[in-house]
Amino acid sequence: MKQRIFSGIQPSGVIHIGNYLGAIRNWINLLDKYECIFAVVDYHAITVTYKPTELQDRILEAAKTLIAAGLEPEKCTLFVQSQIPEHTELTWIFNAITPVSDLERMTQYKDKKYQNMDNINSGLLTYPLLMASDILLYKAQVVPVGDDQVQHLELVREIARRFNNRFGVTFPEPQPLLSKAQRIRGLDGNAKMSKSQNNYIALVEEEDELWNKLRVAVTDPARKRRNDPGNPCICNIFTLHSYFSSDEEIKWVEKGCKTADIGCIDCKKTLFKNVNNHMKPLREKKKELDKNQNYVRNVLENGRKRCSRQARETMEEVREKIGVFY
Ligand code: AQP
Repeated sequence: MKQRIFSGIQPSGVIHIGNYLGAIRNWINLLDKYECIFAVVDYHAITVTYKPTELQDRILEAAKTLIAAGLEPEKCTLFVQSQIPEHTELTWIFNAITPVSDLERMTQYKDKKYQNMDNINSGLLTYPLLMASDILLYKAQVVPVGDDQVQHLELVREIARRFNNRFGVTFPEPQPLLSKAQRIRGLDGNAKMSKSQNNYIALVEEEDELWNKLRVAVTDPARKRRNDPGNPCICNIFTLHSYFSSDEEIKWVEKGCKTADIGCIDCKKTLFKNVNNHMKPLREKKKELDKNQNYVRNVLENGRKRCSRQARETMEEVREKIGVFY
C-alpha cells in the first residue's frame, strides 16, 4: 500500500516559478511513489481581498497550470477544495478543540496581519485549522511542504493528537516531506516571490514578457556599472541560474560576474534562454488545455467524486466520535 500525501495551492493569483521550484516540481517527483491528492484550495484564497468575478477563472487557471506542469491526472487526484463541504465542517470541529493562543503564535498569521491591515479577518487566524482539515479529512500520512509551512504542519499534528486523545484514535499524525528548494525571491531580489506581490515570473509566462521581467529584475545592488565586479552569492538572478542552467553555465556566470567579464545583461540572457526552454513545453501544454476546458473540468469533477467518498466516510466517523446526532 502506498502512503497517501496531500498538498494544495491557493488560487490567489498566477502560479509562478517560486511555487514551481518550491512545491510543484517536488509533487511531480512523488507521483509514482505515493497516492497523491492535490487541491486548488480556494477557501484559503478568500481570506485576502479579492474580486469574486475573477476567482472562478483563477481556479481553472491554477488547475490547468498544474496539469501542464506535469501533475498527470492519471497519476493523482486533483480537485477544488470548495467542492467538498466537509473541509469546512471539519474546520469548525477543529476550531472547538484548538486554543486561540496556538493560532496567534503562528508566524504566517503575524506576517499576514501586517500585510492586510485593512482586512484582518478571523480566516487569517484560523487558516491552519482549514489546512488541518484539508490534510486529515483524507487521513494523509505525508505532506510535502516548504520551510514556510513547517510550523503549520506541527500544529496540524498537534490537532490530530488532541482529537485522538479526546475522542479516540481517528487521524494519523502527518509527517512533513521537506522540499529541497529554498524560498525563491521575487524580481525585487528581496521579498519572497508571491502571487499577490506582483514580483513574480509566471510559470507559463510568454517569451516576450519573460524577457521584459528578467531584463529589469534586481541583481547585486552594489554592482552599479558594467565594469564593477559583482557578488553572485547575493544575486537573485544567480540563484535562479542554479535551478535552470547547466553546471558549466553556472561556473561561467559566477566567474564572469566576480571579475566583471560579463555584465548583468549577459547573465540574464543566458538565464532567459534556459528558463524559456524549460517553460516552452509547459506553455504549449497549457495552451492546449485552454482550448479544452471540458477536459479540465472533467478532471476536477472526477477528483471531487473520489475525494467526496473519503471525506464523507471520515466525517461520519468524526460526527459519531464527537457525539453529534446523524
Ligand atoms: N517564493 C517561493 N519559494 C518557494 N516556494 C514557494 N511557495 C510559494 N511561494 C514560494 C510554495 O508554493 C506552495 C503553494 O503556495 P500557496 O499557494 O499555498 O501559498 P503561498 O506560499 O502563500 O504562495 P504565494 O505565491 O506567496 O501566494 P500569496 O501571494 O497568495 O501568499 C507552498 O508549498 C509554498 O511553500
